[in-house]
Amino acid sequence: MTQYHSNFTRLTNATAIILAKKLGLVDADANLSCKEIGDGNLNYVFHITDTATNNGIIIKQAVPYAKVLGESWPLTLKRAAIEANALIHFRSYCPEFVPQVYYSDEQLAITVMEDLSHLKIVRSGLIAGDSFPLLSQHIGEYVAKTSFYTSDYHLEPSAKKEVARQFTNPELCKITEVFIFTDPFFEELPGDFEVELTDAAKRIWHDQDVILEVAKLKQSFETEQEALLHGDLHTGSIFASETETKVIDPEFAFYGPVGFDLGQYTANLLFQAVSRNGAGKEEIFTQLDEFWRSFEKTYSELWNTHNKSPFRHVTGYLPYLLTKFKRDAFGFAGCELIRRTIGLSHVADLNVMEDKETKIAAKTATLKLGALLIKKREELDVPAVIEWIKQQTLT
Ligand code: SR1
Ligand code: MG
Repeated sequence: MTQYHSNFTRLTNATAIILAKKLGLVDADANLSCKEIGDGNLNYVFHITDTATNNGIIIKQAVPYAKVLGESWPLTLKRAAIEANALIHFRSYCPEFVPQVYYSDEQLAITVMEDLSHLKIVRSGLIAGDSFPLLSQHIGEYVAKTSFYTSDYHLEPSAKKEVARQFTNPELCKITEVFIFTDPFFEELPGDFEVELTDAAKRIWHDQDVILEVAKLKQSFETEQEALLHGDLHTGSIFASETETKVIDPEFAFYGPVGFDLGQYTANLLFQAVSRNGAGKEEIFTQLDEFWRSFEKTYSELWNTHNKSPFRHVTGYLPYLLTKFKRDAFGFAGCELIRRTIGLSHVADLNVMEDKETKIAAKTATLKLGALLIKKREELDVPAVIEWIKQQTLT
């Protein structure tokens, strides 16, 4: 075990099993196996299985630094408590889309939760060509419910401010501010991309309209407190099957602009849309369309039935808000497309493409689409984005 400070000890497979038994979450006499399965950037994830019944639990542990960056980027252990609390909060609004938390320990930075190993991480599934027919409808509902129920339209404003206080998350927000909103937009700051993308990257760095709009989006991320966000809603944060969808990993949760969650999910579908061909591309266009329809439908229903604001019946208020969410989302999606292409944290959707020329063409397209979404976010809509992608040829 590595010792970091007096109250924190890193789990091993053996101590994870001891903990599961001590908590009474598994049969004390069971024969248990444990595997560290964390493939994310920040944490360790232990999957404990009863070898006789195949029933399992997950123990997730944060360490006091970003796993992917090493001990040079210290990171608060409080993120484990934020994640556990966010899961509990989100599950109270949509239990169908959020795993159950069985136990959490702030000192050890541990969250013990429902085993989702019968589902697949959506990013890997989409790359493998799996189909998740209900995925985007579910995620649209999830974002609508979590963003409506945690907003001033549902919570009493002072209660909302108290929740926002509990979810103050400066260190994780800083990762987003640096990795998504800053580094990728300045030539002299850290980045990681193929030499063939240099001209496309320079076009972004030298486009003052892009840079100005990113500054506005970053300011919106830093200052708007519309709702409790997941904060990292990419396809690696979602487990799914043909019928079921679960959103995991809300350690970046904070009060922010609703468009940020909408934009992250949209961008991560767009990576698939750009990298696929033919019928595969069409499937992702359908997902995009269903996501936005489902979000707007669910949000509008909640607005009409559960809104406590005295302004709820004012003509034009709901359409104004939906338009704002879409505009913000497209801008944030543009930043995500660019940062995953020339920033430090890439996505497998693009990186697994085998043919180099096709990969560079796809990455060039994500950079162009990113800039377009950032600059034209007011006027674009989903059909226009789909049409733009259809016009691109990757070879
Ligand atoms: C250092 S962490 C890099 C990225 O991984 C997380 O999932 C977030 O997306 C973050 O930006
Ligand atoms: Mg994560």
